[in-house]
Amino acid sequence: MHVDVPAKVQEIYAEVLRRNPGEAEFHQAVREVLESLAVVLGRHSEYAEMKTIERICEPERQIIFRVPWQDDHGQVQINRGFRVEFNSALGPYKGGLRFHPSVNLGIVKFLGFEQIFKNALTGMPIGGGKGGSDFDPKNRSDAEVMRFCQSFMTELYRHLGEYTDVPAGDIGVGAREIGYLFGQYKRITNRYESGVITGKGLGWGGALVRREATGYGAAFFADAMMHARGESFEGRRVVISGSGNVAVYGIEKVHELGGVVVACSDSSGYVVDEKGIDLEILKQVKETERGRISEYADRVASAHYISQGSIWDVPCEVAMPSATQNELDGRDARTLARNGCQYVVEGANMPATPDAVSLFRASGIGFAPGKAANAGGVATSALEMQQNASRDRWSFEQSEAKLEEIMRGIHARCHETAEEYGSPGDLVLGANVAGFLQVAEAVHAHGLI
Ligand code: NDP
Ligand code: 2IT
Repeated sequence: MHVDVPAKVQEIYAEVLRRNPGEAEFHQAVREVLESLAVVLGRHSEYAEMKTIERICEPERQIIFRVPWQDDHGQVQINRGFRVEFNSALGPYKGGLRFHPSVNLGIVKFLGFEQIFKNALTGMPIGGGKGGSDFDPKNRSDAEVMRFCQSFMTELYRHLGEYTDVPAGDIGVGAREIGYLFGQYKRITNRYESGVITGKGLGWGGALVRREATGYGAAFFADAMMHARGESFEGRRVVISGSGNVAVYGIEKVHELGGVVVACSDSSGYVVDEKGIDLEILKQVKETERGRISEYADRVASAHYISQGSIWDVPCEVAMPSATQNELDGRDARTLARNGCQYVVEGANMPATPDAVSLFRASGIGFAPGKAANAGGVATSALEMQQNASRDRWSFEQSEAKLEEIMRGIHARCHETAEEYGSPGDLVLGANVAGFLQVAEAVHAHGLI
């Protein structure tokens, strides 16, 4: 079959737009992958014939449900719950849950779509899915968060299972929420099914290094990129946005690798600390007290807090956006380039806008897309599942060594695929093509389903 590749890619994208109106983030994520796949269709006409890309763009199942709960004042609250089971070609659906007021179907679909390729890149047997709710855990008591999680799981449990769909955390879902969700699943099903959720507490089936995994993994990935250019983190100025799970452990590992993180943020503003972020104080403010990043500057003499403008105005050699989607735009990208930034590594999912990514790729700045650079979290979730299945428990050192090996392996695979497909150094193309090929082969092998 002869395939007019550019026309085919345009046609697939037009159909995704038509079938999924108003889902801007999903469109953005699909477009970015499709742009890389023209080179694949050129070599694999069977994927055009069998509509493999079109099938991967359509979730296998989408669940939307009402989540009613009562707040501490006895008021009834109603939120919306989502789980998009996107693709199970490589294993049970796997991906986090996000609790944030901005959550809608388009955001869950963008995250689920990215997750398919990310999970493929880990080399672990996990399919792609994502879920969440427009519930805002901020300023809610533990009791309110518990009641919400119990109501959420009372509907979701019927769709989960260690061989079916295995959620974990994401924005707004950490150890506390995973505990309440797991507790309710166990209660309803009368099964202690450890492998049904990851990110569990260490005393009840959780795995060492899962908490640290995404941030550590992104730092290992950045280190691998630098090594490929004969460089290292040693003495480099680094800016990491966010101050949640990914950012905190990204900072920890960058400091261990010899870099100095001089700024981090939350959704209200950012702090600059020329001495390097003091991690003990940051953890005290953000993890123990669930406080705001401004409180860091209240406690550290060398730090100051800025509530306006962009964290990307702070000059750095390495930028690691680790908060949320589209947090780094074209203007920010120009500022970073002007200030001599050499590497941009996405700790978050899709934090750089398309024009920012174009600028990085065109200007020779080393750019790592999230689906490769932040895969350490989900890879370590798969290690947690592996430990649960074998009722085993690995040491911190063993788990971290495995994580590092996986991240360096993903970098090598993206790097080699980019070369093989005629775009040396382009890790966006490398990640999309390597991830897609692995999924497509399995989809194809399973027949028309
Ligand atoms: P957390 O909830 O722990 O932290 C999120 C951080 O990002 C907070 O500092 C938060 O600030 C900030 N943030 C969230 N939403 C916004 C927004 N709309 N505008 C500005 N800042 C915002 O989440 P994680 O650290 O787990 O997740 C961060 C990113 O990493 C997300 O993109 C997530 O999808 C991705 N990721 C997470 C993985 C994981 O294992 N946790 C794995 C792979 C990717 P504030 O407190 O003010 O809201
Ligand atoms: O975006 C992600 O990869 C995650 N939030 C982690 C998913 C997981 O299942 O560990």
